[in-house]
Amino acid sequence: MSLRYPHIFAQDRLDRGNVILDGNRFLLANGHIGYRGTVEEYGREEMVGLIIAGVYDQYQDSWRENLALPNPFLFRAYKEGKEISIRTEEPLSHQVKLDFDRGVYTRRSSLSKLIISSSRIVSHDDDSLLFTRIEVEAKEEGEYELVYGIDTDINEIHGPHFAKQIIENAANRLCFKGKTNEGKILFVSAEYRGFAGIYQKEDGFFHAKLELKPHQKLSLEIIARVDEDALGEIPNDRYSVLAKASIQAFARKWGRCKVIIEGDAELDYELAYSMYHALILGDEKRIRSIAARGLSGQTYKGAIFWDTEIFLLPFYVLANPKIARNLLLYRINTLPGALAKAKSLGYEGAYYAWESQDSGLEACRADNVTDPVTGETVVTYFGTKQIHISADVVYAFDRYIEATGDMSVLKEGGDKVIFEVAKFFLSYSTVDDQGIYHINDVIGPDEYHERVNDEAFTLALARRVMRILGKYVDPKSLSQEDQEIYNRCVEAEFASPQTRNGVIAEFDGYFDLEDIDVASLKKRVKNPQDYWGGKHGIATHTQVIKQADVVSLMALCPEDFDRESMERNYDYYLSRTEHGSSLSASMHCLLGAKLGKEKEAYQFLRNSSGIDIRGAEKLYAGGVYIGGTHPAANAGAYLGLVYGFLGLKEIEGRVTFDVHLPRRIHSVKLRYCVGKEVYEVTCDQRGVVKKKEVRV
Ligand code: IFM
Repeated sequence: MSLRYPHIFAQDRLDRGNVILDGNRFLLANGHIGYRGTVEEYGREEMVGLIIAGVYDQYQDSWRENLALPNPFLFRAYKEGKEISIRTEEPLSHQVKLDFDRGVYTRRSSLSKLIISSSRIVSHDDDSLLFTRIEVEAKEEGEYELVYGIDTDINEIHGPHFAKQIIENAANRLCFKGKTNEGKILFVSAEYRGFAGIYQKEDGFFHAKLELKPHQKLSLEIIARVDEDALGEIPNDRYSVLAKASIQAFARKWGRCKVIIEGDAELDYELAYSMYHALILGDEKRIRSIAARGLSGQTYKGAIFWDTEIFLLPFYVLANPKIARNLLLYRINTLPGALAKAKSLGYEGAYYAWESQDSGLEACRADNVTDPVTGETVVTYFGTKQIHISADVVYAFDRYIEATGDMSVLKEGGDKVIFEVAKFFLSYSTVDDQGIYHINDVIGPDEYHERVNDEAFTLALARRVMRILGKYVDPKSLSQEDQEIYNRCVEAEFASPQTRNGVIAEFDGYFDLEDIDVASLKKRVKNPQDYWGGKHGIATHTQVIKQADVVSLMALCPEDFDRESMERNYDYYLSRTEHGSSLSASMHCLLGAKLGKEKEAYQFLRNSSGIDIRGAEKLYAGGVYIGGTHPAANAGAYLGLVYGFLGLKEIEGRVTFDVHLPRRIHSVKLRYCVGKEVYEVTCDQRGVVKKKEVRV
């Protein structure tokens, strides 16, 4: 693997051991559909994937998950009945590239009898389109058979999701029509231009038999589209025309948020790659949110977690506020699901799903984790006890409104979300004899310690929810009964977590647990896929935590803490944090940068920005596949640089900077949006040296 400048991620040899990982690394997406970075001849085994956002299905009793669609880009070449492919032979040379400035995937493989090259785009201009241009060059004279079409033998984790499927052909077109188990209709249609292949009903593919001479080249253009409910038109335009439109549209997206780092080429490159993986997930047109593994597959059921509100939303507030707004509207639309969840558990108000899908009902199940050896269920309580999710949603509304000044989200239903969440926290709390509100039996961001009492992060966020309620919701707009609830909410006094020498206990009794550092605890691991938390996990009875918890709280709400407190807590939790979640590093970067811990913060920034390039994250958690891209960490790297080292702050629609750049960085040029305007600011070691408005 090599890093190329400017902004091309390239691989110069075939790495058979990392096919699944490379599918993530070379991913193309446009917020609506994603296509994994796999070569044309690959299939189900190699996890080829065309993923659509926001459509879910449940097969029998298995996990309800997002949909993977049939692959319109299957292409295989044969000579004398033998496949000529990287599947069947060692290529003489093999190169794959992702140009992430332009959103273009290319591959070139020199095989024994053929060279196969291709270029592929998931359109940023028309988000239902994806297209490719495949070229073959013969090395030997003779008859070649080229087979291409829509591959319906797809990889699904909890499928099959298409109860009924039909492939139809007309001249050089194919159309897949599928009806999911839940009754949704999806289409994948494609036009194949280049070879006059004959459609064979038995296998559903076009077959072209061609006499080729050495060096003779042939090309095939495939223009495909994905539709829900009704079939759309495939454009007549050629690949080059569609490619140009997509590249221009993608350039406009980049034009609003580009970051150029001088003096640190590696960080400049990694951050651009990270931002690419966040930028390809936003949908400007639809009210949808972003799944924890984006459009890279079906991991985590394609569900939306707090990752969106806490990590991706602040990124989009600056990169494209319209998308940030859509993320909030999604939570408004899914409020009924949150109300239903609270009710089903015996609470009032809105308890958002820990894993949220289209309706907002809880998709997280108690059998979320399995023992890697026995395959037995390790029961977790994420779905019923990780209540901070509701507060995270409210925190995001506040953050968006502070940054953009756009109060209209409140009228659209944001005020109701805030009120219902506040009501939920009130009903979840227990009031002691002194009238203090305690929040018991919860899980904080550190998921290893389940069902704990007075968890610091949750308490502080609950307190903040009540403040936000007082800030935005006019009690006069409420009914008499709700006004009483409102008053109890804004007056509620929440417990303060225990402290020791200025260190905040993550939860009640935390300091009584075995005090051991992460490296020593690691020695107790029996199986690398073991789950460290839950009832029998190795971290459960220790102070080792999965990810930033108190540190996240301080990174997200710095105005609530003094510097000394932040320093003590940062130092204490550092050696006790496993960073078992990809979300952990950026929170440490944010707080570390604020505290002037330049070296550590920089390293955390690199841990976050390099996450998908390195591909070293866990692929399994307690026996469950959790691979894919890491959008929250990708956005988190941006947050680390922009909110951490550049000290960006948003107050009432105004942006200020307090720059403290690591010495190795000479300057940072940053584009960001404030409403419809786009600004470009240049910062160096002295601070902000230039600011101008730009046209995109
Ligand atoms: O939301 C996270 C959680 O904090 C840790 N486990 C994975 C989830 C999805 O990224």
